[in-house]
Formats: sequence, structure tokens, C-alpha cells
Amino acid sequence: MKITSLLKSILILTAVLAITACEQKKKKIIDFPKTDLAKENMIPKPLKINATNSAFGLDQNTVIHTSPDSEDLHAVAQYLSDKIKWHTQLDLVVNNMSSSSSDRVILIKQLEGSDNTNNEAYELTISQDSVILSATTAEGAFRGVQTLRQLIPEISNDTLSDTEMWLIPSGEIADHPNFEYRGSMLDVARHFFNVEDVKKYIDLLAYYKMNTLHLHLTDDQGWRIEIKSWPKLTEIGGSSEVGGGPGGFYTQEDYKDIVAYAAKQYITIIPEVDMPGHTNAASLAYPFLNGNGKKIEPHTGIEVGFSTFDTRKDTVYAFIDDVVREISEITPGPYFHAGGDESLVTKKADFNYFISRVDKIVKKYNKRMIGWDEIVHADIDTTAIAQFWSNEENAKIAVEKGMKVILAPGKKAYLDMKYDTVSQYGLHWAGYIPVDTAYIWTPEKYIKGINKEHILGIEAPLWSETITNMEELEYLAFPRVIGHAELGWSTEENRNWEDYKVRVGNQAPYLDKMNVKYYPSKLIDWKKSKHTYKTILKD
Ligand code: TNX
Repeated sequence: MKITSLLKSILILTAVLAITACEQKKKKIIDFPKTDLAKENMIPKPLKINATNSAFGLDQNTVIHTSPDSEDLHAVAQYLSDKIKWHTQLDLVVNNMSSSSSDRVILIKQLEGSDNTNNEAYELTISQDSVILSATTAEGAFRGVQTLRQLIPEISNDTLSDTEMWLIPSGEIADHPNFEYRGSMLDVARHFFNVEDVKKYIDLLAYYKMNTLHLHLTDDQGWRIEIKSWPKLTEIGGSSEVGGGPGGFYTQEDYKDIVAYAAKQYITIIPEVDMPGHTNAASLAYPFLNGNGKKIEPHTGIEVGFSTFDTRKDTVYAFIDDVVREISEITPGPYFHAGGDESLVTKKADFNYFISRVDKIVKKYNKRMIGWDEIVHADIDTTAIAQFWSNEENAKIAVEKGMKVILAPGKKAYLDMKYDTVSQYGLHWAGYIPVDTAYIWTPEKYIKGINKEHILGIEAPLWSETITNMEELEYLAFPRVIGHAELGWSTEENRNWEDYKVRVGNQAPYLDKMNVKYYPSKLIDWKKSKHTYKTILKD
């Protein structure tokens, strides 16, 4: 009897001690401002937001945990930890629950058997003690991580003391994208951009939940991807660019590096080999390809439409087979972009014959062909995708044929159009595109008769005739590409220029921290510091 009661007391004491120890360790939020999750500056705007006006405290005692501890989810959690460190200097452990100092948890949870069939869907539940990020796939969790990042206050070492925590507004978010395909394109042919430049662009696209990067790898002025069976493509075709600069190219290892880097951020790389026009650099390397009957010279100007492959030679298709095979082997994504634009010196019948043969080659290597909207006149499979850029009739024909369309309207989505008459870089054949014009349009209503079900998604191409380095690239792409990210993800009801304008102005601290030289459009009130909720704690 005595022993039992002694044991009981010991047990109770131990429990009390444990609780007290815990209480002592756990910081209490004693005073936090009323927050409003719905007013945070998230881009793209999430589908549903329910604010609960309290907050989750982020500090060194927060741990990140995944359930299950799978490789994919762990990688997403580690990415989150790395990014929290980048944003805040806090070094949070992943999947180490035994860590004695874990006060609050960010749980990344994979849901099974949910009805939600969208791979990119996620939910966030933010309360005082925990952040629960749930998704059916690691990809969905990754998109949710971007939302969380956008809610994290910026902290620098000297401003975070032991008695302070930084608050993430509480509430629930349920989100998924409006379009499956949300991308941008980089023209690395007119001017070459190196692997590091492309990686930086990928990081920025991922932050705004884009999921594809189309690389325009070849054009009249340069060939930028190593093809082992045709080495002169890069030896000769790679060494020129607009303006006579040195050019450059990606080895297959470089390209694989880009693909793998993008894949970690759930971004698919789409390689484009533009043909039968825009092929001067290829024909310079291998003159038998040329079909315009003229002597080939290096092209460093920006005129288009003068080059063509010889569409009636079997050797040309043997060459294309090698090119498509080698690139497809190192491209895990489902698409191969075969160009097809502005083939002004290729006879119509030859052009259509060419596109239909190329479509078969692309299919042979298990890819789906994408082509600029001119391809729709050819006899091609309906699994091919038309990328609308200028001709609405072509887009309509695509839809009538049962093909899907990617919208990249020159007048709205072209990142290489000047903002206005005083823009330093850019062209203006499709008009001037200020930041509001780029944002204010509805993809589902842009072309009469082309509805949501016909549209795979949207893309914002950045042609590089007038830009030679990252700073100039960023000037044209930012902030407009951020608006295109929202157009691809958010529903029409959730998009509003006045509201977006404020949110984009609040991207400045992030863009500055990323060292992005965005165009400081006067239409936007750029905020120099991020609004944060900060609280003082007591033990
Ligand atoms: C049209 S868009 C082109 C490109 C140019 C661009 C410049 C398209 C399919 N072709 O060759 O670089 O305009 O804005």
C-alpha cells in the first residue's frame, strides 16, 4: 500500500515537473496584434482564404516535420527550412521531433485518397501552435510552401532578440491553380544566357508558382544546345549572337543541370528547336540543311523570316531525328517545342508537310509537340499543342481540330515589348505593354470561342533581341511576369488590378533581396520594407 502511494506521488511529481519544465520553456505570446490573413500580399492570390486574426509565432524553437518522412516530402521540408533561413536567418530542423526545444511545429502532411485530383492543390491551416500544410502530392506541398514563404516576415539577425517572435497571420487557405500550364519562355538564342542566369530565373518563377520554363534554344543567330551527333551545331552555330557578341551554348551536362534544378522546384523545362524557319545558325553549321537557295552567312541582325530548312530532303529529317532524340533523352518533361513560326520563305505545302513529319518524329520519342500557332494548318495529331501568339484564326482552327492551346498573346504576354515610349529595352511591334495592360485581361475570354476547356495555360515569352545581360532581362520581365503568374493560377473572381497593384508593390523587398533589377513602374507604389507583425514575449 505504502509503496503504491509512493509510486503514485513520484509519478504525479514527474508529470508536474515535466509540465512545469515545458511551461517554462514554452514562450507565451502575451500580446499580438489583430492580424488579417486575407490582406497579406500573396501572389498569386489563393483561391480561398479564411482569416482567424491570431498568429503563429516563428522563432528558433519552431521545427519542421513531414508525415510521412518520404524522400519527396523531406526535400520539400528541407527546401522550406533553407528558404526560412534565407528569409529570416532562423535555422530550423527537419524531422527531428526529439529536439528538446520544439515549441511550435510546421507540419507538412501528405493526404491520401483525397477527392482533390489537382496535383498542385494544397491547404494551409495556421494557428497559434502549428502550421499544417497538407497536399496529396509533394508538388502541391511545394506550391503551398511558396504561399508560406510569402507570409514570412523578413528578419535580420540584429532585430530578432530572445524575447521576440515573428508572426505569421493565422487562418486557413485552400488553393489550387486555374490552369495546368503556367510558364515563361527565355530566348537564349538571340543573346545567350548562362546556366546561373537561367537558375535565377527559375527561382523567381517558382516563388510565384509557375511550373514551366520554355527555352528557345535555336534561332537564326545561334544554336545553343550540344547535339553530340552533329557537333558543328554548337562549334559553328553557337558562336554568334545578335550584335556580333560571342554567343555560347549549353553542353548536354549543362542542360541536364538546368532540368534537374528546375525539377526540384517542380518546374518542367520545355526545349524548343525552332524550324523550318529561324534556322540560319543550323544551316551555317551544316549547309545541306538549307532550303532558301542562298549562301549562308552568320546572322547577327534581328530581321526574321529569311531562312528555311530544305523540307524535301530525307537527310534533313534524319538530322532532325537525331536532334529530337538527343534532346528528348535528357528532357524528362512531356513536351518538345518544334517552333514553326515565321517561316516566310517556306512554301505553304512544304511547311505543312514538314510540320507533319516533325510531329511524327516527336511522337516517336514519346513527346507531345508544341508549335507556334502557324502549325495548325498541317496534318498533325490532336495531341499536338498550338501556342497562340498572334493569329487568332490559327488558334480557332486548333480548337476546331480538338487541339489544346497555350495562350501567349503578343499584345499582353510578350515580356519583350517596351513598357512605354521611354523604355530602355524592348521592341514594340505588338504595342507598348505597361504593367496594368499586361495584367488586365482574361485568358478564358481573350479569343471568342476559346474557353477554359481548350486552354492548357498561359505563357509569357521573353525574346532577347534587345537584352544582353541579366539586369536587362530583369528590367523587361519584372514586374510583368509576376502578373502573368497570377493570371495563370488565380481565378477571374480573385483578380483585380487595384488589389493586385498593392500586392505587387509589396514584392519590392523580396525582389531587392533577390537582387532583381525590376522596372520601377510609376503605376505601382513600391514598398521598401515588408510589413511585419512582431511581438514581444515573456517567459
Ligand atoms: C516574333 S513570337 C517572333 C520572334 C521574335 C519576337 C520578337 C514568335 C513566334 N516569333 O522570332 O523574337 O517576335 O518580339
